[in-house]
Amino acid sequence: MKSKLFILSILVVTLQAVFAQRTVINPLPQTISTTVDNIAKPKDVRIVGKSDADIVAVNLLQSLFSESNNNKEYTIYIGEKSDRAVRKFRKHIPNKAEGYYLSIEKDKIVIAGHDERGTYYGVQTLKQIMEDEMLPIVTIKDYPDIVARGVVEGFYGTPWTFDDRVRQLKFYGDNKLNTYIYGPKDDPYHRSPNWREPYPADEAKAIEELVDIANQNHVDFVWAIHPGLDIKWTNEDRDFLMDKFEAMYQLGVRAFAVFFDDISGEGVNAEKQAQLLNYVDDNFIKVKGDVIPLTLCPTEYNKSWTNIERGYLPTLGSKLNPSTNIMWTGDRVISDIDTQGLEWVNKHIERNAYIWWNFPVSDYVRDHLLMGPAYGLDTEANDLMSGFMTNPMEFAEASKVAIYSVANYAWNINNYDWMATWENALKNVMPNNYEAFRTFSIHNADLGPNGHGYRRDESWEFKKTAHTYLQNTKIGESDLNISQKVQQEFMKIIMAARALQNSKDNDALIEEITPWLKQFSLLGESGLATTYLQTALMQNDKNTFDKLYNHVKLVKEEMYNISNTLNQNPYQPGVKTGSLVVEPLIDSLLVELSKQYTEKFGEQLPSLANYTPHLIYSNLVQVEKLPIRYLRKVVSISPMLEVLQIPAGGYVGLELVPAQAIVNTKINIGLDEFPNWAAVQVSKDGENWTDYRGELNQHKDWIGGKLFKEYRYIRLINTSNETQESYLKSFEVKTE
Ligand code: 14T
Repeated sequence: MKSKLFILSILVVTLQAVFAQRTVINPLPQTISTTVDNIAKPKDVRIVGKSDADIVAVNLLQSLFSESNNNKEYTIYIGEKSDRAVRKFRKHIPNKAEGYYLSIEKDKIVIAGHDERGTYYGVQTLKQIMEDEMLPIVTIKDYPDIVARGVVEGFYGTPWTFDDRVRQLKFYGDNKLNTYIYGPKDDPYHRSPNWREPYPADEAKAIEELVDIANQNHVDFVWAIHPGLDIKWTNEDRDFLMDKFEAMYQLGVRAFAVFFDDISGEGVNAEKQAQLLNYVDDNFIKVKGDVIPLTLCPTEYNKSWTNIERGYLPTLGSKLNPSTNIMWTGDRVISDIDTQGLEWVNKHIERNAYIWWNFPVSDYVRDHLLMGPAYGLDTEANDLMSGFMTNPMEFAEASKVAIYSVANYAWNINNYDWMATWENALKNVMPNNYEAFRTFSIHNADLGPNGHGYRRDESWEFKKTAHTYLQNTKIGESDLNISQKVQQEFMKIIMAARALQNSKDNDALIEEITPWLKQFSLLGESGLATTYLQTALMQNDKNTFDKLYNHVKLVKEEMYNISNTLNQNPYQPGVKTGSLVVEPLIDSLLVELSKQYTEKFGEQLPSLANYTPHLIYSNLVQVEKLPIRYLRKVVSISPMLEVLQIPAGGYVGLELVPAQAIVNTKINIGLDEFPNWAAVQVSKDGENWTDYRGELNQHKDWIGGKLFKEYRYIRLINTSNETQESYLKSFEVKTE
């Protein structure tokens, strides 16, 4: 018996970051050796090595223990590999940047870093382990797979607030992310018009403070500039950029990036871009001595936009200083990341790509929240990337679910389990309301139809049940077990929304997602009432059905009002939730039940599904998949952020189903004059077209007036023989 226990106690468990039930170490360490032994947390400890070890690490360590210097019972040794305090343990430290050795023993703890950041990460791991009641006897040797790991605040839309960023930087430190790239598209001092100007005093001060907070969390604050919209390749503009960097350096910034994404015209010139970056590198970055390597976001930042013959990427690959990082989003703008794609780009840029992952950014689907797991990341891709940054949502707290996951992926690629990490992330972000948050997140993961064609799974645990329930309803059958499951899910949704709205776990998060919580609750309510509709119909109870149907109608009206009052951004205004499975289930049920009602009782019911029969009408891949909206009789195409390339004969428009009279039309293609290469046309059959005349108003909108005849098609077409560039800011048709 005794020997068995002994064997058990030296049983070595590797790569299972589960000691007791509650301890989760994120990111998952590379190697863990543990026994089943535990010790009580020492009451007070002696800390050896304080004066040589990384100061941030020591401060964090001191916050975890109470210290008494003459205590000989329990000692903590801390330091970097050459420090005296940890010299004896030197051979255990992984020979990798930011690596560390952590060992918890009966009478001591050793935290020995490969470098300062390594020591700090050792303490962060200890801190997570300390969340448990007991301390396990354990040895950890750990290091990151990717050099630069973090977040690029690079989305369009309202930039994060100062408080958002403060909370983020702490979160990065906690999860061993070492990089925060500052590049919000809607900061005018990052991009045009003001990239040449210094920040106003108050904003400069805020950045200075953030840099300081980043340092306290061992995060490199990278300040990015986006000059490409109006840069001239002159010495003057080069010096403006140098001066701006110098001003940022004075605020404490020690890491820089230059972005050339989403531009056209003069700025797109690999030769000039490389020259500029090399100049900055040679005359600023390297001269300063305390600045980390420069990072470039190229114009052709994904495979689908490259043209190797044209030479853009190969030019950067061969000309750009080898120490400069080159960002890359993958095979497409929004893309999975795999070894094949990485090997392809690495070959052309002659270095490992620095990934800009466009998840969970939602600036092109602003009515959705992307709360699902971070999947589509190749677990064999280590050694192929120099950096991995996630581009988040404008909702900083809500983005933490994905950021937590990326922290785990980028640290320990081979062992990344996206589903398990998602669960851990939810617990980390909402510790006391995890179940409710899980219910909310599982039903708020997909993006809906969008121009990038990027979709995510949603409601995966409910999908099958939903499908069976709908089929049963269609054939007038009912399966008690299935019906109960559906009702339970709707009830779960209602309860989750209420629980979260009242939760005190994370006020900032709740504030961000409140519009979606309101909508989610109503979605659940409309669903639950719909299941009772089904019962009433089976029982031929017309009276109950009528009352319930009216109730659903009222709930739907409330949902419609939320979508027209909350989150009113100009791109995708409104609030969508459960849009892949739950909402379509409810809408299909309502269509089906009202059909059966009419068959049974001979009465017609008003339709409740907010569904539009109208279609996009275009021969351009960029436009084909764009969602359309239908609100207060206005059919519109969801606006695009990017430059639209319209080849000769290319068109963008709408198919109205059925054909109808048009009250008026507004088209904005972002040009000062209505170009002579374009015509707006209408047609009854899609073959014979008539010109639709209109005029530009003071907002540069093309406005067309009333058309009395009924038309099925309306389009803007490039009538020239050449490809033309424009934007698609609005395309709206008001119907009768
Ligand atoms: F720099 C890039 F790597 C990048 O992704 N740039 C933008 C980014 O700021 C934005 O948040 C993201 C998601 O919308 O995609 C890029 O922006 C685009 C991408 C397009 F395909 C803007 C217009 C596009 F057509």
